[in-house]
Amino acid sequence: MPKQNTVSRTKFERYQELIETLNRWSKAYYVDDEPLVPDAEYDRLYQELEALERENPEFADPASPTRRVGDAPLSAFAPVTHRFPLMSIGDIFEDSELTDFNRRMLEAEGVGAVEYCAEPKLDGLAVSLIYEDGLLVQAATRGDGKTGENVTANARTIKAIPLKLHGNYPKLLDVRGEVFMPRDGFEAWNKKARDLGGKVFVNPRNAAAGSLRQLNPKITAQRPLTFNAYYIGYAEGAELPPTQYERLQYLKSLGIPVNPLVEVVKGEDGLRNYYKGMGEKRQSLNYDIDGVVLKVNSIAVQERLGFTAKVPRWAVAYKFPPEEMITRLLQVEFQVGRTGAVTPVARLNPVYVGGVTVSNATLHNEDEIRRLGVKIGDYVIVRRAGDVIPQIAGVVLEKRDGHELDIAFPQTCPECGSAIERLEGESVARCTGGLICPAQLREGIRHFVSRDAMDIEGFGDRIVEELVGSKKVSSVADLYALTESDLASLTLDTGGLEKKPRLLGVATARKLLKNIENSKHVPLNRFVYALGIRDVGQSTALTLAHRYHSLSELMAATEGELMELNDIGKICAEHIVDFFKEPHNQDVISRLTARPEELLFGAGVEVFSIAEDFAAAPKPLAGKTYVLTGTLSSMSRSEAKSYLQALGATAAGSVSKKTTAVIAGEAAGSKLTKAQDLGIEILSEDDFTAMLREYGLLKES
Ligand code: D41
Repeated sequence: MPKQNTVSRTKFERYQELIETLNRWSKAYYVDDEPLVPDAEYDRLYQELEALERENPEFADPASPTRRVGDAPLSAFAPVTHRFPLMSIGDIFEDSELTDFNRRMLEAEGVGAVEYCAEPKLDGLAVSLIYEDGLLVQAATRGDGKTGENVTANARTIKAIPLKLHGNYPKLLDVRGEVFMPRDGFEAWNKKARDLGGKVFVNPRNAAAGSLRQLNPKITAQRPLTFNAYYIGYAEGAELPPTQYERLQYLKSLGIPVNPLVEVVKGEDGLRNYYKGMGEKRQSLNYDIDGVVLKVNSIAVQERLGFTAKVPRWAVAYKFPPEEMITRLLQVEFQVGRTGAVTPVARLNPVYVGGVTVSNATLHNEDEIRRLGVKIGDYVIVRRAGDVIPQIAGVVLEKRDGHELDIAFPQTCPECGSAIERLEGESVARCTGGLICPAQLREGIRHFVSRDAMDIEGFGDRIVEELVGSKKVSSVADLYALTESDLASLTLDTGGLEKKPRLLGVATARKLLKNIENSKHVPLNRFVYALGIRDVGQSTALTLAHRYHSLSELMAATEGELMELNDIGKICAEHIVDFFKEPHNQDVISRLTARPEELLFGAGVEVFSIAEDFAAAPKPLAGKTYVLTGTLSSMSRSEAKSYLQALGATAAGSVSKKTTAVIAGEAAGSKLTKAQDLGIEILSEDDFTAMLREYGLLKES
């Protein structure tokens, strides 16, 4: 530093103070997850620092946060030979391999249960960071483990990576960790790219890799990358703690972020529980993990175990079933839904992904096909995360051989031949066939009988298909006119090689008729939901049922009136009014609700009100909270919930001291145990139905 006069010395002191403060706030934010000041305050000091540096170009501390970006673009990354190689890690996939691993560790450690440091396996890019005298001097990718690429300028732009270490740092430190892109940042980046017509990334991992390997650090600086450390490669001039876990805590004290889900666990069960727990947490995290990394905690034991040619003996990566796999798109078929929506469905060469074998994935609509640029015969990335339906995340363009075929969106309905139309501003194309379209009828019936709608059990896809195909049912009202012989004579092919047609039979037919009979007493919300009005899902149906006392009142509602309700917009209101205006729908509804003596084939479905101010139904259970657990044999869970709500009670998801009673069905689990522990009243299904009868919600049986 040049000799300073008094004024500029105080300026220089201010300069250093600003750097120290900003870096301390940064550590609090990125490492301790405890922001000390609002972002605006950070920005204010940052701007002051920038101004000071502009006025005094001789102030040039490499640890200044303003110096994260600034380096000129490179023409190539220089190779870096790692002083100590970045090891790879052995993968395991099965519980038996976990047992084997623990047994091997036990043999080396000798006594008792082995202590492990268990870490989530972040799905990003491994890098090594070198600090000399506390300053970041080099960042390199892992490469082949021996030689990587020098990405220092890019790493400096990642705010979670400190430019200068805090606390009691060693003279020399090589820390290894993962650079990754959080999901929210990835989504935001892709949304922007889509809006601007730019390149979208298939997943956060590719996004992180692509971002870190930009020759222009100004580009990397714009990408939402972050970093977590997981290992100290070497350190000079410091006494390191004796366990992996404590070493990670030590890194935190230096201002290097470490994943907060790292834990010390004991023995095989500890490992297994950690793996299970992370598997359950996985979907709710803001970053992708593809497994857990399990390391013997004691560094002394690690040293005793040493390495094989490639990997440490003291650690394994226990991988989750993959959420993404590459497979071939064999064909695209077009399915017609209940509202006529035509959805392209990809038929895939079966792959094991997300824990199940997937042979179909939705392509959503024509725009999605165009966005992906996918063709028949392409190798595609299939993604199935959690319980969501499988998606196609991208196309592997390198695998194209020129024989791929364009996907042609049909002009006419594949089921009924009617024209397909796509309204302006809508992404969905629809079959205009309406009631003559067997697909729409079939899907409408499947929806009508489904659990959350009329809950008529036993009407699987096969039976519904047969009923529609044989023209025994041409509207949902026809279900109630079915006779025992109609049903008993349905043919169901065996699906086996012999292809002998099999009849449904009298016993099953009787069961189905009984299930139909049992569906005839239903709260308004479920009836309205069952009708399958476009845009009217369960929650909208509930809103409607709380507002309208009867079906006829709802049928007479105007658009304006409907739009006054919460979460019902103009389009939804229009769909509701249009639906009830349609003569065929009116006809089906009268047949459903008329008694047989009033109308030929009247089904006699009784729709009861759950409206808030329903005069005939006071709120005898107001203020009470019930929890449903297990399976009820006489009604679905959603039905039980509607009844409770109709009586003014709250149906809660978990048991607490505030719970009035638990309603326990078949195979009730932990909620029942908890209720017993807390001494909360427990109602059997019979107790519950007796209560509903008492309040007039169920008929006397
Ligand atoms: O989260 C990770 N991806 C992670 C990777 C982790 N938590 N720990 C790791 N530990 C190691 C050893 C045991 C070799 C120090 C790793 C990796 N290695 C690793 N990542 C890529 C190659 C190796």
